[in-house]
Amino acid sequence: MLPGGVCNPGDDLSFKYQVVDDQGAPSNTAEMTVMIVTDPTDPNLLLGTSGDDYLAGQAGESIYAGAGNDIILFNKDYAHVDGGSGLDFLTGLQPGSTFGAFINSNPNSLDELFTNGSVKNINCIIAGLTSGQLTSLTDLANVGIDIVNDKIAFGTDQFGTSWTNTGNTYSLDSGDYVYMHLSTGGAGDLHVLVHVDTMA
Ligand SMILES: [Ca+2]
Repeated sequence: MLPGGVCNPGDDLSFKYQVVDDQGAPSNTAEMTVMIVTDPTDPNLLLGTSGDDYLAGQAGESIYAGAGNDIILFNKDYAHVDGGSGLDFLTGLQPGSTFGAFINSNPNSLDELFTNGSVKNINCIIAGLTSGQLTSLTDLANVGIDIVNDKIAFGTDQFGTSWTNTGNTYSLDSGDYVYMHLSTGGAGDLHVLVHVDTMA
């Protein structure tokens, strides 16, 4: 967060401090990082750590993943979803229902994935029969999705099947997303929208 900025739930705040002993001698400067957790308008918070997290919440909850490369399990009834900084993934959408309807409806906003909520700071949305089982960066690597130089790269899954770029791009209010598809990998078909600015 920049000096003078507004704190939001899930933000990390860093403090530098010194202690002074009873002789008045100051210690070296130390640093402490805390996460903002207070939001008086929303008591149902699920917060990530400053590392890489997997977050699966309940209907009505707000998810603030914070720093790190986080994986959030989709629930259309979340109140809010905010991936925070890092590269963040929304998994668990079913291609035959929500995701399919979403990408076929000329969407304007990722918010349309949610019944009443809002979403921001999500770099990659994954739909597929087994995508609810993608709960770690290792799981993502097994289906050919890797983080390389702070970008999201699509290679081959653990069975050697390659991701393909379908050529479709969706312009949403949060930017342009590229539609990627993994057709017949051992994990089953996966469909992805990835933010063009975070795609390797
Ligand atoms: Ca994050």
